[in-house]
Amino acid sequence: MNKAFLVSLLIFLFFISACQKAEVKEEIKEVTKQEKMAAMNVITYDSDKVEIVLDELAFLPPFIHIQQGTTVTWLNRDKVEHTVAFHNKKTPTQVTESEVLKTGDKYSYTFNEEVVYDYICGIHPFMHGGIIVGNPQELAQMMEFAEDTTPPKVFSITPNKISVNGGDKVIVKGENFVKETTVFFHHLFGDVKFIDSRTLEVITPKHYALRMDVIVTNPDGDHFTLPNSFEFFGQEEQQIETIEFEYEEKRTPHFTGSAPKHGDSISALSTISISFNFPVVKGSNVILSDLNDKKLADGDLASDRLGLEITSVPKLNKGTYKVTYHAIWLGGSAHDGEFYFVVR
Ligand SMILES: [Cu+2]
Repeated sequence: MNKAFLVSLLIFLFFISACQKAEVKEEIKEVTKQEKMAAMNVITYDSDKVEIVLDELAFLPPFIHIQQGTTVTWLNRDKVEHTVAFHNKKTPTQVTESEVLKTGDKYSYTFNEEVVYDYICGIHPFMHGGIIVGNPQELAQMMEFAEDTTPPKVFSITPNKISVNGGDKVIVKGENFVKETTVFFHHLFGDVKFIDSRTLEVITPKHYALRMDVIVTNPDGDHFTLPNSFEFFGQEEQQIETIEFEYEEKRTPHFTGSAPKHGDSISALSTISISFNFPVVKGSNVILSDLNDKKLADGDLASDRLGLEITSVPKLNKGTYKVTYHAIWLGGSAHDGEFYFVVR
């Protein structure tokens, strides 16, 4: 966490203490609250209707604070299609996603629960925002997402022509990069290694032959687009796309299944696997434990990154067992989940 975050945190703590003194110092409380929101890059609305514009691959404004019962409408003014996919921080596995919004389309949702929501575009998961409804306890978590950074700039990508097979290392030179900066090739993220604020080392994804935009994004959503700057070439050339982003790419990262499944009753097992519809990143993990939360085994990424696995499960006695996982997706969103199975 950097200095800006700590400053935000201090302002937040001051706000909490100011709240407790309530009524008497009403004016002071308001000023402090605005300062806090400003430090967090969050805009507060008192109206019961709020509009967010989608343009140039960003939500504007990305981070808002609204009252309970407010209806938020997202309007797509961009040239490309987007979705709005959100979940609240209390139930991160329940994702609500709009239909694909073409240019001019709108999507509305009324927020009644006092909680913090994260949201992304399901087509461009590096686009993200957040909504604070009321004054929920989870407010502090919001700050991590709303932290303001200086927009990144990119001067060069070397080399800028690589094989469709992926796995090549390219060097991105620019400025204002941070540890969580992402690099997005048409519709796939590269595997970024942060070297310094001016240098990123990126391992390219596997991608069919195409000349494309590359988009470099900081965690607060500030991004830089290098139009038509990068090319994947090679044998597996496919038909040229007629639309910029294919519908199939509209995916909110989520759990798609596991072996064993939740509630399964089995006699023995040697591996446990969990699958997702979207690649997970390092830092994700999976733990097998008994009902007393005693850890029995753990594991991490499957080789195709589309899941997590425990490859050596110890011999299990009869009983019920719990599998807990923490999945972090390439867009930076993370979900925790668990399920149980029985050994009979
Ligand atoms: Cu989008």
